[in-house]
Amino acid sequence: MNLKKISVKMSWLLRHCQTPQYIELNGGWADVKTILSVLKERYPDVTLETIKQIVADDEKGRYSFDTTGTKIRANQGHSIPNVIIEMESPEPPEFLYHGTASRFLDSIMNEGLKPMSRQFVHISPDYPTAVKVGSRHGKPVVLKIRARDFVADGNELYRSSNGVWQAKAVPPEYFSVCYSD
Ligand code: HQG
Repeated sequence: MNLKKISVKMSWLLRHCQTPQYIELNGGWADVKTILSVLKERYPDVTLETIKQIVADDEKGRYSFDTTGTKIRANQGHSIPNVIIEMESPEPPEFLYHGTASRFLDSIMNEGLKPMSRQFVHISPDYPTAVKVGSRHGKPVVLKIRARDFVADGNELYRSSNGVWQAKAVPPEYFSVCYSD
């Protein structure tokens, strides 16, 4: 069984499916049984144990079960409108990082960082992670964000349970291109 493919499908179901009657908007939870039955349509061998293994082994902590273990959600990254995932707003470090691709740079320097198809701009805690995120789109470029100044100026910055920082938008005055930590 290809767990990676099943995880990609599960991530799409929990974050991006645009007719998600099975998602509770408050918290983004879905019944594990429902997700299991949808996954089985394409991957008949999937069991509850497969889902548990994907959740436990996910290197980015993408998923959580609720305390009863009967519900599952993606911790961040949603494009489904109106899903609200509670997030913390701890004091950020002085700098955070956003990885993007070089072809987006002109637009980003003009318009600032926008959430594009997601609910939030995703911001990485460190430079190496940002390089990885940017590489998904092409030649990576890393932007160093003055996170503490951003918050001090009254902007909201959140951190999801898997450590990804998120903002509704980041104007260009808060970041510059950087080439190392
Ligand atoms: C760019 C993965 C032009 C932005 C990762 C990014 C992450 C602009 C792309 C998570 C722009 C959106 C999210 C502007 C932003 N003009 N381009 N004004 N503002 N962009 O995939 O941050 O594997 O939606 O720089 O690890 O790449 O899915 O966001 O390049 O945490 O769990 O528009 O996805 O996690 O791309 O990645 P995405 P992202 P998962």
